[in-house]
Amino acid sequence: MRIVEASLHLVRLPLVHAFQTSSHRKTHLDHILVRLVDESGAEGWGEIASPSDPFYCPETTETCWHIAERYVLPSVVDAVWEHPAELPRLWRKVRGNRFAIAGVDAAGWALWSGVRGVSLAKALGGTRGEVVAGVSLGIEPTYDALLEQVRRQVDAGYPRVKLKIAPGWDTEPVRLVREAFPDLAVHVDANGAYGETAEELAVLRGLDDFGLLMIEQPFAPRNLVAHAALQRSVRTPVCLDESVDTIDDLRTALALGAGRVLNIKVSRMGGLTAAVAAHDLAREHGVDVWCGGMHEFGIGRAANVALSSLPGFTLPSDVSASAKYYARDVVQPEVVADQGVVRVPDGPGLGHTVDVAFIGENRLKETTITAPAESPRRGSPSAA
Ligand code: OSB
Ligand code: MG
Repeated sequence: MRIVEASLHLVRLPLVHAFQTSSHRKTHLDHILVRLVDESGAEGWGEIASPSDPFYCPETTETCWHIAERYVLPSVVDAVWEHPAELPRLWRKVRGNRFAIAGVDAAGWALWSGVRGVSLAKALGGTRGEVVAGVSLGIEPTYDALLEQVRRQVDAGYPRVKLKIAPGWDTEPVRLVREAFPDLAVHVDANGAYGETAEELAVLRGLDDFGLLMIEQPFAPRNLVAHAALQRSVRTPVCLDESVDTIDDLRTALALGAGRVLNIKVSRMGGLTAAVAAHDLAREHGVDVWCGGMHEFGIGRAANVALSSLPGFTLPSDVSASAKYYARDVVQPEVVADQGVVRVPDGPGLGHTVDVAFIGENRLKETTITAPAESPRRGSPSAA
């Protein structure tokens, strides 16, 4: 396979409900959609779902644009390859910048599976025809507003709710949700907002009383030691998100016992090949995994659904329906959930049609790189 054209499309969509985490509040999102085209004219789409600000991880929409345009796309355009697992070798010299890489990697997988006539899920090794979705709820202005959001999602049939927490918005909202929904699977995500003061550790340990599914990323990303210490002192599984960007991070986390659950994000791991490798390693070590989200548009969301169909994804994933986030999505049909269950498409590639006209209407900018007409590079890596 040889990619003859690659383009980036910066697209802005408004969120139907503003979302606040421990670090930022969002009313709309700007994601970069990646389109790869091969010699036959077939195309594959991927999504760079970076937040616009460097508060979740060091990347931003602008750094992603720069890295993808300057390094990642030039490394794949004109290269010859047989299988998408070969793609990471093309950009192997690029350090970090996993979000920028992930969208290109996923576009390669979508292209390849589409050309082969198999579903992306099958291509990745998926074994499930449906995946269970949970919803992630932001910090709300009031406890009543939070309870109303939980009620709405429970009524829609979602079997698991994740609550964003931060110092000052933790024990009380969790207690209230638990009181109102005694049997609901609830988990909390701190996005690294806690330190190791006696007070903050007491709050985190206190959460053990609420029968939570997990406590996600309480401490800063590199502070694996604190996660390991907390996991030794609570029954609730500790889950890592921001701490695991690479397989090496995962190996370190496993060696330290820094958590019993792993959130695998296609974006954070730098693509689908890396996400599958993380799944395989976690599974070997008996660590439960689920697929995290970055409020993806339909392209990234479809990739998340496909990934979630792998056998180690034993916990509900953040792959709720498009309608939870966007009034209209960039794919047709949009991603839908029925009582919290999302069907895994069995059509070729992503299994959704990309709505190019709608992308055009909401595009802020675009750039295209094309290969020279002749002389492919025969698989040799570019200068990047
Ligand atoms: O930590 O999982 C996270 C959104 C933005 C930044 C970080 C996170 C999230 C989510 C969204 O929780 C999950 C979703 O896509 O529904
Ligand atoms: Mg998280």
